[in-house]
Amino acid sequence: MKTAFITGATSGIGEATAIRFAKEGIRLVICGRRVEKLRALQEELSHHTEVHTLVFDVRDTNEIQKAIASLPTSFQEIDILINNAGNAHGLDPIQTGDVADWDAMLDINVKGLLYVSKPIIEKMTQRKSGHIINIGSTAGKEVYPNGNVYCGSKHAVDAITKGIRLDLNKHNIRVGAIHPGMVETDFSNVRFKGDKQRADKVYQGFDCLQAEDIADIIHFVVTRPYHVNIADLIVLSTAQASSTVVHRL
Ligand code: NDP
Ligand code: 8X3
Repeated sequence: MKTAFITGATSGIGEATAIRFAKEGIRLVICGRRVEKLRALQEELSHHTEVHTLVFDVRDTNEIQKAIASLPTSFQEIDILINNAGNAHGLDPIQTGDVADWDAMLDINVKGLLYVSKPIIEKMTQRKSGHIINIGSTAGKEVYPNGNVYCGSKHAVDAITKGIRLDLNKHNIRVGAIHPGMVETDFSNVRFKGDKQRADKVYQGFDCLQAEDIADIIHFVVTRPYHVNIADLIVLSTAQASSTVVHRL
């Protein structure tokens, strides 16, 4: 039985991936800051597989190290790492951007991914086996107006993924990224700080990607034979041609 470690499993893409993996019998370490959500998901998924929860903020490297060190023996060999935790904070032109939003995006989306990966990569290199999937974004492949720092953080995820793949090449570890376009999750609600009307508008008028669509693709990626590494995937809804071109009815 394989063990997967999923960050940001309390909602959206991470939660859908946890559900999909559990149904396929993959042992899970599910992570996030919202304890109640993690516990509820653990209870739901325990019918399918073994599930352990870890509560930490990806910005806190000490908390992460302690959490990973606390894993019970049966969860310690992590085969699959899904670096998914992340969000956009704000959508403002650079001249009026909020420094706290910039810090959040760079600290969570970029440094958080590194902090989580480090202790897990150390073990993977010892075992000469493992699979790392970073959730990037189309915002990591192109830049859209007012996306400045979020796009920068996701471009960093793209570059860091390539760097990790190069460095881990001789250690037999699979490394790749999946870059979704718009997916209907809590993402815009977080970006617009709870302004639900504004958030809902982002996904209106077209058949938007759902978290389950991305979970399905992640499951496909992790179930390829070991000699196959899907290195880079861009996933759009049919109605979306680029970050700024969406065919809405
Ligand atoms: P959600 O807001 O639904 O989920 C975000 C997840 O990240 C939550 O589980 C949240 O958990 C976790 N998270 C956020 N900040 C922290 C933190 N400081 N420490 C630990 N965990 C944290 O959004 P999505 O599912 O849409 O986003 C998942 C990933 O997909 C992100 O990296 C996002 O950038 C990317 N993405 C999203 C797209 C979209 O359109 N939705 C498109 C392309 C990429 P908790 O709050 O419990 O800590
Ligand atoms: C999320 C997709 O276009 O809102 O990464 O930046 S977008």
